[in-house]
Amino acid sequence: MYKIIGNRRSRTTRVYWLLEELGVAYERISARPHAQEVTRINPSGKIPVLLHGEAAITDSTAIMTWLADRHGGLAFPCGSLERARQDSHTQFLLDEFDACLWMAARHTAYLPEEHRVPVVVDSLKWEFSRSQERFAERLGEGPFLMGEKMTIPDIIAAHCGRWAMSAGFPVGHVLKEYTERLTAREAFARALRP
Ligand SMILES: N[C@@H](CCC(=O)N[C@@H](CS)C(=O)NCC(=O)O)C(=O)O
Repeated sequence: MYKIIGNRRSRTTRVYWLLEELGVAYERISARPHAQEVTRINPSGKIPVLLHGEAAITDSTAIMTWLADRHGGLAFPCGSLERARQDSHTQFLLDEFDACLWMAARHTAYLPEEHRVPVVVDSLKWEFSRSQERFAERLGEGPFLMGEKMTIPDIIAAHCGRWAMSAGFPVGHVLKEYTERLTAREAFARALRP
């Protein structure tokens, strides 16, 4: 059985959500970043980490991609044009949504105080707003980024939408409606369960 190290107040939720959507059994090992059970496997101390037998995989997108390919859900087949478009959405979201939110978190809470530049947050909020115009174009008529099929970038986008709301970032009506719709799914509710 897969073991997922991390906690619900982190990108680990993305992996829980994907596994819940796939209906695949897993075990949760609750741990905060830099806890001993994390650093002995991932020296950077970052969560989530997936354990499968002796193998460990780090980084939520790599974990989700491997699981989706392995279990045949939430991803288009490798080598297809649809897969290239799906991966393009994923890269866009990591570059423009996740990176902005994470940079803001670093400069307000994570970095040692003497290295924080909190004034950068205003610029990140502006960038995040502007990126939502590109997001709306990518989403088009929806209901998912890839049309009728929910895929990995939908999990990343909706997770970032929630993160943005809780971090006080501007969230326009397209991202708001999308995030609320995606996070109303039963699989997401199961992912948030303790
Ligand atoms: N690219 C990684 C980022 C992982 C990451 O930064 N996780 C945060 C929690 S959401 C963390 O462990 N931060 C601790 C640190 O950066 O020192 C992923 O998607 O999993």
